[in-house]
Amino acid sequence: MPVALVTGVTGQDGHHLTRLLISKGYQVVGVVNGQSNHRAESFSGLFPEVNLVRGDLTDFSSLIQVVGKVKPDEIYNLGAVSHVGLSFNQPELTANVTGLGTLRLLEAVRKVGLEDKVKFYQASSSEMFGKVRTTPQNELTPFHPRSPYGVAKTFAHYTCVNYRESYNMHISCGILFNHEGEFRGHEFVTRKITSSVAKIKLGKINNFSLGALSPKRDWGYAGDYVEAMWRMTQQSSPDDFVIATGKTHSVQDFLETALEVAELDTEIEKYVTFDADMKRPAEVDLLVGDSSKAKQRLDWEAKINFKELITLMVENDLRLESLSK
Ligand code: NAP
Ligand code: F7E
Repeated sequence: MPVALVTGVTGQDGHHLTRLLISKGYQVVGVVNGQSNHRAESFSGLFPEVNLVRGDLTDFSSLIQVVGKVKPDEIYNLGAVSHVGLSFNQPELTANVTGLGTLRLLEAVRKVGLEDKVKFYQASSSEMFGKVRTTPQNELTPFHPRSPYGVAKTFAHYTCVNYRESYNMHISCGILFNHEGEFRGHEFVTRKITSSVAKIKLGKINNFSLGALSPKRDWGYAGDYVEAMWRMTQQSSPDDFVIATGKTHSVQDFLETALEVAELDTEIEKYVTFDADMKRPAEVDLLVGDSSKAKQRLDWEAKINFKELITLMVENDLRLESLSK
């Protein structure tokens, strides 16, 4: 039975990836941080067969212990401070976890002598493209990150490329564009919109606030995207791949579609106020990915489209909101 070690297992992608790996016959070991982690408790309720081990991407000794004990065949490095807005307020923490954390994990693999054996997946991000130089963005598009998060991910990405070239390690980076779903954190705009729309529909609230409505993102479904992660680690040689739908929509498009799916009036002024606190010191205005390399080499393409994604999320939040007070 192959063994997969997953950092960030309690996050959105950790949930989807765990489900996928279990269905493929893996033993999954998840790294959880913190002294008492409530997300770890609810994760264990969903996936009792997964071993959870304590570790922190900021603590090298914990990573050596975990990698040395588990001796995984594959590592999926999903752990990160992943919220772009928060990264402006906590830039040092973001650099430490999201950037240096990747270097520490790779060094832990080398320290325990598994560098020739382990297949490593790194969660790189379209935020590395930031102020985009060309559209659509592909594996050759230059990076121009616009946030401490984007900068930290770019450091982690190049560290992975460097370790692959220096030590011949099997490291693949998935440059994933925004992906969402039923496990998405409420701090991200899509989930904030679908859960607020569900509350409005059920008469729990009358309105909610958002920041900029004009930024455009290439939004896909997380369940599709974890399949691409796994396909990367199965390749005979490692490489980097853009994973995206190839379609872009504004935050306003997302909001209007969510209101439409919930059969509410799509006049957004009725429900949404502007929150200046949501404005970021530097914004990423437009992202749209070209994943033709992934289509060709991994036989991967997104299955769930924009409207289907929003329908899935609104229906999920309507169900959850109708169960809670
Ligand atoms: P997420 O829901 O925010 O999950 C992040 C995970 O990282 C959580 O399990 C969190 O654990 C863990 N973590 C935070 N600090 C840690 C530390 N010091 N040590 C170990 N683990 C730590 O993120 P996601 O949406 O699943 O994304 C997965 C990965 O893909 C992240 O690296 C993200 O940056 C990247 N990515 C995401 C997207 C996207 O659209 N979702 C796109 C491109 C790349 P606790 O919450 O328990 O602390
Ligand atoms: O913002 C705007 C905001 O926080 C999307 C992470 O998974 O994807 C994600 O990063 C857009 C931005 O995601 C609100 O200014 C407006 O333009 O949902 P988000 P993100 O910043 O794109 C990338 C690929 C990752 O790698 C990251 O880890 O929406 N926006 N009003 C808002 N954003 C939030 N969060 N909340 C608002 O109220």
